[in-house]
Amino acid sequence: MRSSQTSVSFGFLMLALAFLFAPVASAQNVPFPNPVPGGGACPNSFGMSIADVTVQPGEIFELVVSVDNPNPIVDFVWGINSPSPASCQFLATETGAGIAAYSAANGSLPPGTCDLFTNPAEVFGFMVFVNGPYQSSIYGTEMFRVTCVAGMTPGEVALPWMVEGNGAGYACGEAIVTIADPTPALTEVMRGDVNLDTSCNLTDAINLLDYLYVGNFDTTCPDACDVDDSGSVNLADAVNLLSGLFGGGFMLEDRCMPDATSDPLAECIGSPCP
Ligand SMILES: [Ca+2]
Ligand SMILES: [Ca+2]
Repeated sequence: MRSSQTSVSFGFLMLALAFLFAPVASAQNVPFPNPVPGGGACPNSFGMSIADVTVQPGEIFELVVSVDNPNPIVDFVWGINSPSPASCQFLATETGAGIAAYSAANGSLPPGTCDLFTNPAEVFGFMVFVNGPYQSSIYGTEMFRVTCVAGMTPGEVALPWMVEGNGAGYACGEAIVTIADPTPALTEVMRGDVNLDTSCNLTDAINLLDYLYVGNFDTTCPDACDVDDSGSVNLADAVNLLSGLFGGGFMLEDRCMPDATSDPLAECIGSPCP
């Protein structure tokens, strides 16, 4: 029976060396090394996955690297690239719950053969399980957590990753980071609360008529004056406001609501609504 150490593959060592010397020159747009001998098509058979995430511009977030493999894992090398660190940059990498459980059960991971390296454009790691193979069914599937920071420009970033393990298994894939386009929350207004004091009453009707016909009252919230949500402020709003206040049949909402209607009125400034 081979020991776990003697089963460390030649391919693993070559790939590890390739990783070791490649990332220094990888400030941007790192070409990802194809782990398959001869550069053939890379399968996705190792059970490795990195879930896609949606984040806000500038958000610091984590990518969780999982390996769900029914077979004992003796050694592996893995890596993930960011083709555009301005869009998604790696900050730090730490072992996840699965490897932490393995370490607790088998002793610490040996430095030099079980290491993680992080730079803004690339993360890579080597693992050799000298005290016994790693089995995700025993120790858990969560291998690593990669802390990243998203860029400020909304869009999708594809982060290619790969793993080579046990000298014979390969997997490649992409983690998609979607940087959301933040849409501003709609300002809430109380239609009819012309003077923005959080209630609708006769004073608002007087202020609205003043605004329309006298000019002593001004408004920073046209939507509050647009009582009937018609998209314009005119006498009908004053009439409807009085009707709503004094039982004339107009249904005055009398509560804060977002202005979901597209209209040419200027954005409300100073609304007391939340
Ligand atoms: Ca009012
Ligand atoms: Ca109106």
